[in-house]
Amino acid sequence: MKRRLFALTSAVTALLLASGIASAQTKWDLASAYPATNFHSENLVQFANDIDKATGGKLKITVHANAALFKAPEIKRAVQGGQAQAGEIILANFQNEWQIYGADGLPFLADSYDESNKLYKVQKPMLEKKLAEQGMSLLYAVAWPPQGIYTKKPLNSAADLKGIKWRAYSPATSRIAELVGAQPVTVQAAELSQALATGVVESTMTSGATGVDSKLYESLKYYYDLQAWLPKNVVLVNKKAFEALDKPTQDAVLTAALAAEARGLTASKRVNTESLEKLKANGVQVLPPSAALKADMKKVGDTMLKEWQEKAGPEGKALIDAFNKP
Ligand code: PCA
Repeated sequence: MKRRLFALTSAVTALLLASGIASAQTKWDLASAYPATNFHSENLVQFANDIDKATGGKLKITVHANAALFKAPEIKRAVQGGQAQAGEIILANFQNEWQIYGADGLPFLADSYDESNKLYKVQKPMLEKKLAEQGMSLLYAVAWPPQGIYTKKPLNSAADLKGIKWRAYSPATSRIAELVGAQPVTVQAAELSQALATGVVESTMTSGATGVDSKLYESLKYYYDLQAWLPKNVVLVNKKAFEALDKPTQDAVLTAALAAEARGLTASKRVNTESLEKLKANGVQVLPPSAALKADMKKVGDTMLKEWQEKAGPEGKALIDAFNKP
């Protein structure tokens, strides 16, 4: 009797394991690089909560903000290798690996929310294909607010940037520094406040959002609202981890991703307006660029687009042609 009961228990256990019921809850880590209070990070937490609710707790995603799990440049490889099942990256960081990743980091190619959406539409199928080859899927994308220049002193033209220590976050923002004669120093957002406080950098080109997140207003009192480009963060998932989910859970992830993309765009626009107000409230002069500064930076943008096209080849040409189609 005892032996038969044992046999029966083993059979039931085997069945449960085979059907996946015995391991009903899946836990994922999602690595991100920006502070918990940043709008992208808040959106990620909402995304994870939506999935938790929709799956009745079957898929639990822990968001590790502020580069707590992996540093910004390491997140892509961590998701690819499955060290984190999911992660958020800024595409422009990976331009050296593949030029198409850097298209939305080029000055003045797509310089408004509408243009940024248009660029994303033509970039998306290319990104999906490349990421699939690398064992990942793209869940959603959200643009940062438009990028402008923070400095300690007033800027009349790009010549005033000569020799100053310029914080870059991507290959393109380093290239801008080179072209204007500044000294590029790559520092990711998680270390930006410290780099400023210790004098490692004294200017940067980023959004109002990061100006508030990293309290740039404490030492940088001028913000030139160039609205030069809107780099995108994308949320990636390891393909094997995604495929291991049952169909209803996969659907819940995709549905939550769609909602997160729409919510992220609305948040980005709201944060753009609010953060410029917060900068002003903290003593920053938020100014339109002078005609000379604008013209200088446009020239930088033209050079960079040319350089990008040379490196990006036929794929880059296809992207720009599709983007320029009315
Ligand atoms: N903030 C991020 C990237 C773009 C932005 O607006 C940063 O400065 O690192």
